[in-house]
Amino acid sequence: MEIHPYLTTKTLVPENQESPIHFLRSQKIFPLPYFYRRNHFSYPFLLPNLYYLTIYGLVHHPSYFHLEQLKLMPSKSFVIPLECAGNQRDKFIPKVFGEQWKGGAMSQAEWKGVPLKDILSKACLQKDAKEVVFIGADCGRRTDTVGVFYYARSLPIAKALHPDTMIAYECNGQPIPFKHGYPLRLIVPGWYAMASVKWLQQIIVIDQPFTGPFQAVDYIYYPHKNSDANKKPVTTINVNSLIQFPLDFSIHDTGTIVIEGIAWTGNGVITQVEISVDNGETWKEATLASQHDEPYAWTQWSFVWEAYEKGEYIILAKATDSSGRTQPFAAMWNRKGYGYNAVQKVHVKIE
Ligand SMILES: Nc1nc2c(c(=O)[nH]1)N[C@H]1C(S)=C(S)[C@@H](COP(=O)(O)O)O[C@H]1N2
Ligand SMILES: [Mo]
Repeated sequence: MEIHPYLTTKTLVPENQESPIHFLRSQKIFPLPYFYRRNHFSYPFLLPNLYYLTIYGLVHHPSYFHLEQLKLMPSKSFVIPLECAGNQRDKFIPKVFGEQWKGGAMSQAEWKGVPLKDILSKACLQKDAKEVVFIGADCGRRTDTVGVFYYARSLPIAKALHPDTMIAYECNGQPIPFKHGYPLRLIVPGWYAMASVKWLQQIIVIDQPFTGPFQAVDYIYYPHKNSDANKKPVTTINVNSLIQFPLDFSIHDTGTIVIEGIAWTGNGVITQVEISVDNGETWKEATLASQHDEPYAWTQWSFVWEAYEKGEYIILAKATDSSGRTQPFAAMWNRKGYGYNAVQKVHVKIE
């Protein structure tokens, strides 16, 4: 009998489930049943044939696009990790409210779509355009305010015009599965996944900062518990790594253990992963799998450990990227628990 990994349920409505990321070692592209699911509302009600993406606001040519029209335009595709800003929130000390994600609020797939800049240039931006707002088809109430809100986020014009920011219509060579945004999803490489709006229905160009609650209340780093001082928006993915094997608090026989994992960043590429098997006293470099030509994909790494001596060990992994960022020993604490990226720590016993 073949045994498969499965998602870990956090909530059912809205659906929030973790990917079994530790059990998908050396899989660059996750089978979609194992892709994490993160929703703020229950799933939207859509009629695909009547589904148009509209673009209006500060553009000279407001217009609309059907999925079939977009498919005829020049496309791009990339292997891209999507990481929830709250991934590993469970590790913040002191603990914070919000979904207690472990390491599985992240998955990687191949996304194909039309560069957003091509759509924006067809619509022709007016010169006072400052931000582009993306509205999904899902809506509902929030606990902190009255009213019904759509899931909506904005990008500054520069990020909207980045050649790799795209309106995706395919995932792993198929139409995007409904739960992941069918028929159209914004994909913003390098940013935490809250930016990648699913069921994208409207694009509105505006001349001032967007203040929707998923922009101005959530997805903000608040460094202080009781004040909003020094807040700043969550954008680029931090340099980070995950130890997939061995599992935390696992027990092994003496012998050779291949420590394996992934490392990723939203700013450049991973240049180094260092491993310690003595809780940080000494470090050695892990071997990185070749990067090939995927600029955004995570980097798989491995480290051969000759574990001949019985005892308890603490394994650490620390990644560095080409922009010079290295994982810190303590993540920057913030009230909503975003962007956790401290050095990874796994406890093992050899006996
Ligand atoms: N329309 C819409 N888009 C959305 C969300 C949402 O609730 N509604 N959640 C965002 C967040 S916070 C994350 S982490 C990712 C999750 O994508 P997934 O469910 O495909 O894994 O989608 C983003 N896009
Ligand atoms: Mo998220």
